[in-house]
Amino acid sequence: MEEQVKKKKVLSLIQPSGTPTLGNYLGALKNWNEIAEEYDCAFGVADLHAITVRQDPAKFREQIRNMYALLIAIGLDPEKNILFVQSQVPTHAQLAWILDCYTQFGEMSRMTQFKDKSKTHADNVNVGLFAYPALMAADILLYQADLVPVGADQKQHLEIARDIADRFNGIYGQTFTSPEPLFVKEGARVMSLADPTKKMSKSDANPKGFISMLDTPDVIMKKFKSAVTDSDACVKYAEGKDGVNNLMSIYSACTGKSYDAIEAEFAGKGYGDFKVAVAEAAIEELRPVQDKFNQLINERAYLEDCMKQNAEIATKISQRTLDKAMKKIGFYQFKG
Ligand code: ATP
Ligand code: LTN
Repeated sequence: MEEQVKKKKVLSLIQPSGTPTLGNYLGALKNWNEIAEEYDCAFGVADLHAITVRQDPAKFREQIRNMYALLIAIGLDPEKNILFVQSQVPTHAQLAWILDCYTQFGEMSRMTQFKDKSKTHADNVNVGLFAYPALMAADILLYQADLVPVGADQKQHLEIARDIADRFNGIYGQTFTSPEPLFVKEGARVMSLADPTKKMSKSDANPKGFISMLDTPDVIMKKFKSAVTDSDACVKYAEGKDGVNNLMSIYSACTGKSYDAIEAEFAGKGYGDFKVAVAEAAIEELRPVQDKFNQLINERAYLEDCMKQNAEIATKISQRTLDKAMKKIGFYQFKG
């Protein structure tokens, strides 16, 4: 019999902490589509992670649904990949508690995201914010994922997931696959349009700083026109020109043009023309995703069907790992 080559397993989640931005799209989501072609994939909406920061209930519900619909709209097929909402799969919270007990206070205290978020949300430094990486480890280990596509900001969390897996395996024998980062071709790191020294972020309080994946063409055009640049009126990629560099990187990611080609295209032209061109490129990049999203978001029964079926599949797969871990620890098992 011919031996079937088993595809490697890939898993990644995104928080529904706002509508994803052009940065999330160019830096992460667009790559998920390519990854889905090559690997055995599970993708999810990390709503449990999102409540480490206070969410408005009505908005939160909408953001979860929108994020799920957007995953399908970017091209992921809910029949071919597992596309789940984290809170609808109970094993995640269950394994997270267990992993909390195999994670040291000291190692969690070193997480830079926790240190940063404790400052930005100083009024709500909750235990969930601290234990966040153990929940993320549970997400990954439950599916025995081999590879996890993450941005640089999540690398430390992936390392702790590996440490937890190795530690558990060291005590009880092979239980979890130790995950590796999946470095896809360098996704664009998109910066805020209002402050190009900061990354574009969906939870930014200033809406001028980010392009949401669901912004209308008019809004996108307006935001690009008011993007912060500099006073030398020269489209050139250079140190100190953070605003222009950012616009060039967006334009390049949307059109596939090199920086040299962009400089040549706009030689002798002002920032006005350049900004309009970047806005048009971003509008075209997002148009097919928005069209699909607008169609899907009205098909509520279909979306809920996808959620339910995928939650069932995800529960079934992840339950096997949870059972295995619980058995090894010594939780009571029924005989019959
Ligand atoms: P939040 O504002 O809620 O912290 P965020 O917009 O910074 O969220 P995350 O949910 O933390 O985004 O990240 C989701 C994915 O998008 C990650 O893989 C991350 O690396 C990527 N990403 C986030 N922001 C950008 C950006 N500005 N440019 C490129 N990639 C990004
Ligand atoms: N913490 C990640 C989202 C996330 C994730 C995961 C990513 C939650 N669970 C598991 C990869 C694997 C973020 O904020 N980008």
